[in-house]
Amino acid sequence: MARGVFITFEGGEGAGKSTQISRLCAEFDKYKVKYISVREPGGTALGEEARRLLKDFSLDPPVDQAELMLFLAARAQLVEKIIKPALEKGIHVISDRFSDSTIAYQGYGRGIDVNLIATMNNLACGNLKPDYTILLNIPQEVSLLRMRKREAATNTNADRIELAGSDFHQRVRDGFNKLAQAEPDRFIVVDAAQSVDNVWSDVWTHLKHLV
Ligand code: T5A
Repeated sequence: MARGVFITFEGGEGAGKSTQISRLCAEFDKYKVKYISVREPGGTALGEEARRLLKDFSLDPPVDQAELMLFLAARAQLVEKIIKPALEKGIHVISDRFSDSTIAYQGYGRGIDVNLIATMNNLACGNLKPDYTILLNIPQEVSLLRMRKREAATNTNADRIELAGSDFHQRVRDGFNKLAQAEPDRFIVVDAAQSVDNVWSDVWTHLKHLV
């Protein structure tokens, strides 16, 4: 049996990952493609608890190293319990963020050594790498506008990482671009400032061979 294909979506805050993943799931449903969709951090009981700890404003904020290890603990659990078993059964896996987010946010954003994070990522993932990574590239000002609009529409507030400041988010964005340049065969960079339909058209062009 052929192994499933592992697809990750990456990008800054409000880049449109969830929106595009919903479209991809709908298209896979239409063609009866077997897949699962997961998000990071999350997807397991341990991962959802790590997500809650990472986002909870009422707690003393984690120091950068603790933040890193919470993301990695959530990933290790998700990879071993959910992602690898699905891929081995020939089921495609779509993940909303994965190891590149840790390099971009905790490495380039927080300033933890990116080589050290790459080694820790390998430990957490058992060396699993995505087959395709869709990087939704969005200027910071568009990202901010979308986040504010969504907060107003859903009556929610920005979380701890979203509020980390514009220099932090610029470093994250630059970090994602460096990762994409280093691995052009894996990364598909899409201009995410376009309309939802146009972004989807670009995403689908690169993934339609999977159906
Ligand atoms: N993180 C995560 C780390 O620091 N290290 C790690 O290792 C990992 C895995 C996760 C946080 O954790 C950090 C990154 C994050 O800060 P989260 O709540 O999962 O937190 O946040 P995000 O992954 O950033 O997800 P978001 O929901 O904020 O953004 P999306 O999924 O990229 O965007 P989406 O689709 O929800 O769209 C946002 C808004 O924009 C609109 C949508 O309708 C929505 O209102 N929109 C568009 N509007 C106009 N044009 C388009 N093309 C649009 N596409 C979407």
